[in-house]
Amino acid sequence: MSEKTSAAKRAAELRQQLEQANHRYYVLDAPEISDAEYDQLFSELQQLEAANPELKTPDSPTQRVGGAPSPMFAAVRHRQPMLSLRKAAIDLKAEGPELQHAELIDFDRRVREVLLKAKVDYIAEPKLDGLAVSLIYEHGVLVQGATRGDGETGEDITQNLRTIRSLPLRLRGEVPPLVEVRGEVFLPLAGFQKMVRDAEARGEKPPVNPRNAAAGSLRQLESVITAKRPLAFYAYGTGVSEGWQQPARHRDVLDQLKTWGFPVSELIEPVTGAEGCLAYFEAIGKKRASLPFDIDGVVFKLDDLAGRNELGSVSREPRWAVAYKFPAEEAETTLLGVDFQVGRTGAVTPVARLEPKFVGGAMVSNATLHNMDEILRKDVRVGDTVTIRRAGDVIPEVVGVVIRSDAERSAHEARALVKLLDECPVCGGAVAKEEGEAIARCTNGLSCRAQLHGALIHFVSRKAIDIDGLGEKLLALVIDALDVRTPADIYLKLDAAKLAVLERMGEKSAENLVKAIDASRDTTFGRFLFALGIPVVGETTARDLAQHYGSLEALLAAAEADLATEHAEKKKERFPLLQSVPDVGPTVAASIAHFFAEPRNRAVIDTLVKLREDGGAGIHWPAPKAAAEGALTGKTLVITGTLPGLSREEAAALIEANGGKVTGSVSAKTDFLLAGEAAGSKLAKAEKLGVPVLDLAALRGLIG
Ligand code: D41
Repeated sequence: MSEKTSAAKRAAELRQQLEQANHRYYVLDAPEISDAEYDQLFSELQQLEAANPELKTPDSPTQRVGGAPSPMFAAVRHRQPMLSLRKAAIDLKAEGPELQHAELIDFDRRVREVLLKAKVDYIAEPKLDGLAVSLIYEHGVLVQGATRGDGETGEDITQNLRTIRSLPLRLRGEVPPLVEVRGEVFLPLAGFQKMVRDAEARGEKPPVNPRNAAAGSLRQLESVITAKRPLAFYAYGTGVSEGWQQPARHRDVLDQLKTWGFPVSELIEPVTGAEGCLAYFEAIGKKRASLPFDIDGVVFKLDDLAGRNELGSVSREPRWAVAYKFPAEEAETTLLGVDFQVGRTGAVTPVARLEPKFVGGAMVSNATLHNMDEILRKDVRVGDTVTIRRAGDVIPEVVGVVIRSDAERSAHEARALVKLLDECPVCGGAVAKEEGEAIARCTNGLSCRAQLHGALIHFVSRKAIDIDGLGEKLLALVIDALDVRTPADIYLKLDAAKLAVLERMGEKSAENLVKAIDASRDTTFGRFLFALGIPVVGETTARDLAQHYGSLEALLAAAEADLATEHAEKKKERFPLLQSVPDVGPTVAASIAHFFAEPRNRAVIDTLVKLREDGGAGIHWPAPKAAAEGALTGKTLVITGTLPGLSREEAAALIEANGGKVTGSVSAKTDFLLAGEAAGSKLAKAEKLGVPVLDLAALRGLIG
């Protein structure tokens, strides 16, 4: 045997032994070899691979220590959308178990009605508070791992996922040519607490909860950092596959996953009927505090996979599964102070500073008091004992003051009232409240440093004007040192020479930043509108506005004309032009009209779009394409569901190429609904309104 082939043989042997040891240690919790033996085999393999780079394979255990930093995560389109979980809520205020658990009982009733069954078997799974991921195995080897993202498209984090010890890099036993496995990546509590201690020791801000810590760890550009985080994984299902016959029941899928070498939670159990679900929920609620990881509820899934097809999904949520969350947790602690934060839109939010307390799976040292009216209503005073509440990923809040005795009452009353603000704590400007609004806002606009900083952070963000390398800290520096006062100043006042002298900026990074600023001038109308930070106008609304009006002039004209209708009797009659844009209602329309009516905003916009030779920032975007002529000219279509072999964007392009227009929601103005598989509420609405429904074949027929 040549030296090369024997090295290859030995490497394969070592990989097999190391993965066996990993599986026994991390999945079965029954190690067979000592850590020292493991380390020895591992370094032998590392040396072999270093000497013979061609022997490195994507499934080698040496991949688990991480590799070279990757510049960015590539987008991954899921071959089968990753659905969301429909939620059912417990109503603690309702009387008796039947009413408290009404939503869960309803879920079971709907399942039984569709399946025409008296009793249904479910699989109960603990709901881990982590991140859903998709893993693609080709001929048993992990070739791609991705985040869930928005369910349609995620990010390629293969390198980072390979560092998770309990996640198999190669499947065991008989493997199909292709299978996608889905599950949850999470951080056990011990690992989370270590991350908190380490961050505190370094004087950094510790992660707020295990979920955020896990998310941050998975999004590291350097997988060597991810490798140091004690992430764990549980598999709970499959996605696409080839050459694999799905079994009849979910419990069999879970068994298959175990056979392939995946960790599957030991807490998963089959249950029958709503009573079975509730009994499981009660039992796991009692175990929750002693589990080594955080769970935020239970997922109940129909066991019978054929039944799942019958039930289908509505708005990307399967009707055969439900997430049942534990109710919010409450705890008592001491109010140490009240701070006021000023956001990007000037909203002044009172925040309670608290004696740190562990509640609902996270350390809480700040909690929102929502607005100034809430401080008055709750009459919280510094020094009081307060009840705080935290539910899942919701921001913790102060529920109220705890007064249990006369002595506590007099102590509370002796404390000073919290001073409400009539001035902005940042700029000293007037704080005002719009009629009917609970939120007080600083009226100083971009002259307030907090609003300016927030507005700039939003303006440069990835989905807005997208300037890479201009982070929060650097923006604070350019405000203070380079006199940046509006988003337009980014283009007018920053150059490589000025940037290079800033703290932690070299010549090279200054040059790169100037390049990024330059590149951002070339944008789209939708991004530009989103970047302006019009209150309550998100990315989608901005895109819809851009599509509807096509030009800034047209939008400004509509906003201006609409102002005259502001005080109309009926909400529908206010801002009628803006309200004709899909999904824009009276509140959003009012916000848009008011934003453009403000002279300070208009001045910034003018400078942003003015040509560079005229002293402007020179932001520009392609003119709207003249609508194509075709069979769909003058027709408005809505797309829903999964179309066979065509993405939503491709379908929209096809419609537009034939003269049609695509909008987001079904209304009486919709001419056709293009419906694919698993179409949900839009289909129901179209049927109700009598809007004709087409499938892809019918659409193709229509346009020839
Ligand atoms: O433990 C979980 N967090 C969990 C999440 C679970 N045990 N099962 C899940 N099942 C699904 C369906 C039913 C859609 C396959 C999920 C999720 N989805 C999920 N996680 C994040 C979004 C959806």
